[in-house]
Amino acid sequence: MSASVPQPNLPARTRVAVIGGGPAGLLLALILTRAGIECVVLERRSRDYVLSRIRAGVLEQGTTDLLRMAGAGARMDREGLVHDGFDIAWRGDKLHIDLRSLTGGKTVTVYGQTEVTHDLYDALDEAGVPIVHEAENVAPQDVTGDAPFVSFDTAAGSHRLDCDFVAGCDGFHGVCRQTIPADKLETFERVYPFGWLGILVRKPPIQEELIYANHARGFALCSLRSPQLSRYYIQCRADDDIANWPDARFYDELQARLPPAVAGHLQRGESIEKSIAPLRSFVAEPMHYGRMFLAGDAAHIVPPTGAKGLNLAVSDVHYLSTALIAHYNDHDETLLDAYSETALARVWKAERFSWWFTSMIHRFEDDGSFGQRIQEAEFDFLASSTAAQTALAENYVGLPF
Ligand code: RFL
Ligand code: PHB
Repeated sequence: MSASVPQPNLPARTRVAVIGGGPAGLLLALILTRAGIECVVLERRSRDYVLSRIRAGVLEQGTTDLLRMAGAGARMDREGLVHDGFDIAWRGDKLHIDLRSLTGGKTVTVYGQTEVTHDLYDALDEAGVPIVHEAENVAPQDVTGDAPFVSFDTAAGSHRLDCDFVAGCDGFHGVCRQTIPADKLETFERVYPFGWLGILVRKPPIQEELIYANHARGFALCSLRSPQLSRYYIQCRADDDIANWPDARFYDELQARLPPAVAGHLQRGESIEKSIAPLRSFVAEPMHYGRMFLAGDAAHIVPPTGAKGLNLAVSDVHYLSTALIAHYNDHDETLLDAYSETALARVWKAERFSWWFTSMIHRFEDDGSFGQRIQEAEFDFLASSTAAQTALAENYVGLPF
């Protein structure tokens, strides 16, 4: 732990020990704190590290509503970009998906996960919630008994945090899910045979709205973080290396995959971030074990195509915080008992949508000519059917929770 990172005064006991300081853990801690329920957040990384991660960019209305309700939405309301629709590019053409008209007025907001995390940290600091950074060897203990606790180390020594509940918000590679015995957990997984190579560049975006492109050379996505900051992705080999992708090659490839009318507007600049993300669908059931509840990527992963990962973490937090508040305020266990089932019902719908959108917009080398024709039929149907566009729009803006 660096000396420059002040650590909070740690209580020996709290009500909810939140493991993981990503969006799920931070938002859960904020909502519970606002409801008078004490929490401590334990995060493995430094705050600077967490705030340097570039991840999701599109927020559903349910997500923006919850951030506002938690008192962390003011900057998002000032700086977030409301998008009424997006484009799908196919055979050199664009199909516009008009989210607002297809969903009776719903939209999405482009506001980076990095900014959401920043705002949550600010709100938690103001509320005086202890967040321990660079917590090592974090381990939930005795979660099936009446007196769970979390053990962990910091530079100051070893600690024990007693609690009523553990919230496992520690992401896909976290410790919480892994402490659940194998015979108590069922997992479902699909790994896709490609990755996304993404760059962030300080240049105005190619167009105002997002464009998802299916091209014979592979998928491409033009997204943004602000009117001056663009986020671009291209489908790449799953085992590719960013060393193979100097900026010029990336831009050439991106341009080749976009309709000519759009490609001409690309403004190239030096990338300020470049990374490859694997694509995976994953669900762990159930989302609890004794007094430990999983939320967000700790329990499920979606490929980024539908922009659902962060939004799903937020809907889990909605269900879990509501259930914990009912437990403490009304001594009502019904929602906690039903948490896993309630959250999973929405998770699986987002899994289905993310899988479907991934399947229709990428090139699958192994699918052969049959797979190719099915994709073509899918696009023709989407272009000609308002019902198909409505189904896409309804899922993209986010199913209710
Ligand atoms: P996070 O954000 O992974 O946060 C988990 C936190 O837990 C910490 N942690 C631990 N803390 C204590 N002890 C341990 N043993 C710990 N192990 C881990 C981690 O340091 C971290 O701070 O999960 P959360 O909160 O559930 O939020 C989920 C979202 O972050 C995630 O769904 C999305 O970012 C997914 N995702 C994307 N989603 C999109 O919708 N669009 C995207 O473009 C997009 N790009 C991405 C992504 C996820 C990525 N990951 C996880 C590798 C790009 C990447 C690279
Ligand atoms: C992003 O801006 O990073 C982004 C946008 C839409 C997606 C995935 C990622 O579907």
